Amino acid sequence: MIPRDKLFLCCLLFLFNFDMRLSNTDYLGVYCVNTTYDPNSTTGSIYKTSLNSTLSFLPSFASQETMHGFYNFFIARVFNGQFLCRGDVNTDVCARCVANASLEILQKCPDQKTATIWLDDCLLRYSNESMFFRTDQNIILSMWNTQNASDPDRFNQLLGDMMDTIAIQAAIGNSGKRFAVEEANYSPFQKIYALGQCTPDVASDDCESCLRNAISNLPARCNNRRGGRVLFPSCNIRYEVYKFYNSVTPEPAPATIPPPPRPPPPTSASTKDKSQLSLQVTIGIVISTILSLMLLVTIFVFLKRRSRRAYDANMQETIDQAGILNIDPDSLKYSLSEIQIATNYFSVNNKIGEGGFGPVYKGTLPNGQDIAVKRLSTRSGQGVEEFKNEIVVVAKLRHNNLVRLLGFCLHGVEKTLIYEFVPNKSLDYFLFVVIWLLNTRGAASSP
Ligand SMILES: *[C@@H]1O[C@H](CO)[C@@H](O)[C@H](O)[C@H]1NC(C)=O
Ligand SMILES: *[C@@H]1O[C@H](CO)[C@@H](O)[C@H](O)[C@H]1NC(C)=O
Ligand SMILES: *[C@@H]1O[C@H](CO)[C@@H](O)[C@H](O)[C@H]1NC(C)=O
Ligand SMILES: *[C@@H]1O[C@H](CO)[C@@H](O)[C@H](O)[C@H]1NC(C)=O
Ligand SMILES: *[C@@H]1O[C@H](CO)[C@@H](O)[C@H](O)[C@H]1NC(C)=O
Ligand SMILES: CC(=O)N[C@H]1CO[C@H](CO)[C@@H](O)[C@@H]1O
Repeated sequence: MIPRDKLFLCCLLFLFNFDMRLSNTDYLGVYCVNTTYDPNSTTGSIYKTSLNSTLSFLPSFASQETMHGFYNFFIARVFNGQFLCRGDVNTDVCARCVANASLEILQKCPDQKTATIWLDDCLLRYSNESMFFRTDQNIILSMWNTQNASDPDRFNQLLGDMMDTIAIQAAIGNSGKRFAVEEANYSPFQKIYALGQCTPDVASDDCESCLRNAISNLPARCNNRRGGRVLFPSCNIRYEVYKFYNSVTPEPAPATIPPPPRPPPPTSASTKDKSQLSLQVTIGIVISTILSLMLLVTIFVFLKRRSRRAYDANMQETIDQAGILNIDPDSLKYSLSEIQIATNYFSVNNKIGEGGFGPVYKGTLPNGQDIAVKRLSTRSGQGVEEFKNEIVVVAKLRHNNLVRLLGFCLHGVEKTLIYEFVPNKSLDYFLFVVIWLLNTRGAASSP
């Protein structure tokens, strides 16, 4: 089973590679500071392998609608990273861009602990320094069009107003994204198009100040220019005199459908039979088109299923590796503030039920992932170390009838378990896991 999944993984990578050569993703820039690690050391080689496998699975996250083109991830649960796709691109483009970014970043920043890469449609970065929930404006990448605007005063005035609106709108956010676009008439024949975006894990105020910082960096380098960009790791702005973003997010197309194989041309066709023959040819083409479409859809659905499975297999593998390394159970730990933010401070509105072991809350992580948070009642008198060990065992488990345990939070007497949220499962589902968890005490070594 594992070899088959691995084989599929290769195919998946091949597909992405293939697509990339067809599309021509624009590479903007990369920044790797001098944070090299030794790939020959034990920890270095582990890091390299984890980085490789984590990055190769990012496209499968990017292709999920629920991620909204953004994902916070851990590499070996020690280093953290994120990708952000431009707010207007669909999941297909996002996945392809992230795949490209992953390959490029490995080539351009080999053996670096900290790296950032910007492509036209996405940003990818990772670091050993923590990056979630905060803005990073320490690196700036700016670009500008070499052509000047004809009426600089009007242009700059208009652009300033548009950028102001964008900073406010993007900070407010919309459907899981901190992203906004604006367009305005610069002359009867020309428009200005502008865009601004922050990573959605930063607070609204931080987003706005990041964008304003980016805007304040525009005039120095982009004065009068007909197009310009300022890119920080946490936010970016861009404007052009042509439309460079999609106004409507199109439905992701199943795949770029190659033309169906044409039936062989008729060898002998008298002029008399010509019209009937061409009718037959048309019918032939229509039927073969429909057949190839059906085949493609089937393959697509199959691939999607397989890709989900391949992803699970890999996460399993990463965790197993971690197990071999005796990874600290602390690496599955979430901070109380993370959980509080996710559940709106255990708000009554987020409560989805109450059971014998305590209430369950629904929450959302900054990456958009929905979670169920089980707040264990303080009565369950289990030791902290015991608790942690069991968590590691349960986190390694993958079973169709179990909700995936993502981690836990320990803070004083407060013990919480964090599960993947499964919308259509009843509360018993989460309770079952807890009961199961408590029952495995003592016999936890072989799940
Ligand atoms: C980074 O490393 C290069 C050579 O490997 C060196 O020339 C450069 O000065 C270093 N930069 C910093 C900021 O340390
Ligand atoms: C990250 O790595 C750099 C370079 O190896 C090191 O100087 C820094 O202390 C590390 N940061 C953390 C939080 O481990
Ligand atoms: C790691 O080992 C390879 C081959 O053994 C060698 O070529 C490379 O220079 C080594 N790298 C470092 C950073 O020591
Ligand atoms: C990382 O993946 C690339 C292919 O994507 C492969 O060539 C390389 O050997 C891998 N490196 C490690 C350390 O696994
Ligand atoms: C555009 O304007 C800048 C000054 O604002 C000037 O330095 C530059 O030469 C101009 N470029 C062109 C192509 O006219
Ligand atoms: C690995 C890979 O295919 N990278 C591609 C990403 O997109 C740029 C286009 O800007 C190509 O040059 C790279 O080859």
